[in-house]
Amino acid sequence: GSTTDRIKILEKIPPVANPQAKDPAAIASNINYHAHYSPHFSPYKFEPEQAFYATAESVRDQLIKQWNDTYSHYHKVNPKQTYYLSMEYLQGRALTNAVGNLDVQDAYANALKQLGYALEEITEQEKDAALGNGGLGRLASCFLDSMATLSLPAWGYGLRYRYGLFKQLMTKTGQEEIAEDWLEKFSPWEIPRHDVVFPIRFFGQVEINPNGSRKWIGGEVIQAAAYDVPIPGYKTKDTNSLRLWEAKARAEDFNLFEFNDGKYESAALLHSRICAVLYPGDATEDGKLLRLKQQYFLCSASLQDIITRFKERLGGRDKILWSEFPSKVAVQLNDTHPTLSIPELMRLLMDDEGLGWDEAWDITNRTIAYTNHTVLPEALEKWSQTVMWKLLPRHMEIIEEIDKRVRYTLNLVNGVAQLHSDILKAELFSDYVKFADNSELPAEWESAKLASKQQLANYVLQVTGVSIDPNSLFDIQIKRIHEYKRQLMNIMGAVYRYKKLKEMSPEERKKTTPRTIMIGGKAFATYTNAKRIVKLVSDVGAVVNTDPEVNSFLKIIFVPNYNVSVAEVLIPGSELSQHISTAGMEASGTSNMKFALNGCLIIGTLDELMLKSEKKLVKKISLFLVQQLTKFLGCVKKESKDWDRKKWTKMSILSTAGSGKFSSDRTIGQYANEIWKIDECPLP
Ligand code: CR6
Repeated sequence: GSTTDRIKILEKIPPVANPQAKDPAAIASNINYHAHYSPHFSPYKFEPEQAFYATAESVRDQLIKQWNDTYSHYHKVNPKQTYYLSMEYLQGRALTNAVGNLDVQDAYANALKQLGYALEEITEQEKDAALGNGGLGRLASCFLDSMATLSLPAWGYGLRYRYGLFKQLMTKTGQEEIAEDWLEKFSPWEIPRHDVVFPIRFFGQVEINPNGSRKWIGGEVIQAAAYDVPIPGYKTKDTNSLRLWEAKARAEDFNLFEFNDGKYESAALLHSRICAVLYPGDATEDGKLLRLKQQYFLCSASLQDIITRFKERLGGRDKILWSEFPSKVAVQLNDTHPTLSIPELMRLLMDDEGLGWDEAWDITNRTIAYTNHTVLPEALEKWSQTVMWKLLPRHMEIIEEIDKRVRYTLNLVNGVAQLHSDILKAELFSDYVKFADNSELPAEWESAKLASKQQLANYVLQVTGVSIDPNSLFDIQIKRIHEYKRQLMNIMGAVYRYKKLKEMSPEERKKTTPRTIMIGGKAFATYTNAKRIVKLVSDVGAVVNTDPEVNSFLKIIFVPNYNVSVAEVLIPGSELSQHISTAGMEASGTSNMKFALNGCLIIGTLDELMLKSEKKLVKKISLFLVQQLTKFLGCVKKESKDWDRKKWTKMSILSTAGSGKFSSDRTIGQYANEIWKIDECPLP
């Protein structure tokens, strides 16, 4: 309807604040209240975008109550709490997730209907929060969801990047990157915490006190200010926090005279750039000074905050028992990026709290755990000692001492995945086979899959202009573009398929299974080969899709701007997905599990080489793409033969049925028991 129509509808609904509204009429009133009295737009109107903000604010009302209650509850019970430190979070859109977790989906759909909207129309207005690159970032977000769902006292810490991962535009020359402005208007989900601010130092020097203790002084000091994002759990009232830090200059550092003089690039302004951008590399080496600053900024702010909370929860005792710290705090480091937390905790305990090395080291060891996410040595970040000594002189003293003392002790570190090659053994599924053969389930299953494929086809048409057939086999590869992930092999396979189809007679073609190959992913802006692969996929698609002889049997689509909400459309519509990284190169891979859960069959590398860690052999194989291609095509042929509807559906049902183990709830439950040793702390 027109703006005037919308306003007319609104006039019939009284704007009444009702933060805990549960029934549709009261929710509609609360949404209208926000449209009126939390104005972000003038003049007052109710176009989809405004309706989104008003709806989100109404949902936030519900979240804030639970979020406050959860905090007070944790404060009172004072359980051991986990802090997950990550440089990346791929949150995607929050509205659908929030209404689902609060179990108000139907009520909201109904309320919006009264306001003249469909819920889906409103949720689509939200921008993706893409504060991450790929699997590692999405894993962090899944973990936050699971920690809340399991009622675990556990918080995330990260950075509030002004610009998240770039938006990928496809042009004639291939990928173009443009800034994704997720904060362009504002995010309705963040709560600025003007009461939570910590100083962060860079550069300077180390001073030795008369008693021999050391103190880091001088240099530059900036402020870390907290923004909290409420994280609701599923079927629980517990609502945890993702605390994102933003860099701010201190007021006293603004030199107004210089500024009036036209020197706008003063040091104070440069500080505020620390959180300007997410480094858009996915497991790529990046040794930039600014990135090191970002990493230290996250570690220092988070640890100061954790220590402050530990002291607040002493329960009236004025003596701090530091030995209790590890029984109240577990810190999990998401890859090497936040590992400066180790020397930083040592520094805070020794220099600020006056502990000796041995006690501080014991506490640090019992508090901090680390997860490794890559097997690529070139992806490990490195900085020269010169840079490190300059930026973090006190930390370098501590790092050298750690190196000296623990060089010969073997520390245990966990990887992201256990090889589970035999997990799909038939006997595991014996319980489910009955259901897979049940007469009604397969038909319902197929129609659900077809509906998802239809939605995906609509989406592809909308973003690429190419129409694809929902009855063709949907074969998908979506992930960051990397040579080791071998999108190149996939597209070579597609070219081979195209050539074969061209050679066939029309009768022969009709006997083949029509297929739509979809490839999507972002290439790191300076990674030339990855960008060439993107261009190749879209160019091959342009030839194949316009070839009237074969294009009803084969379509090749490059899906632009792959992100969390695009994945939400692609994965449910998939029937076959590609996880064909060079053996020995992929630490784990995570989207494979999402595909399997959605009844998609996966084709993947048998990674026994990783077991034997025969690195030499791996190197050799990665050079012989052609040999691997032949094997790959062999696999692809076999899976075409399996394209007997009945058989496929059964495999699809078994695939979903066997996916339980790969729930992040299970993973987090295990982390909580085995590593963090924390208990659930549900709101009464
Ligand atoms: N790129 C790994 O490469 C793994 C995820 C999550 C990655 C990938 O195999 O599934 O982490 N590693 O553990 C890094 O980002 C360093 C990734 O996302």
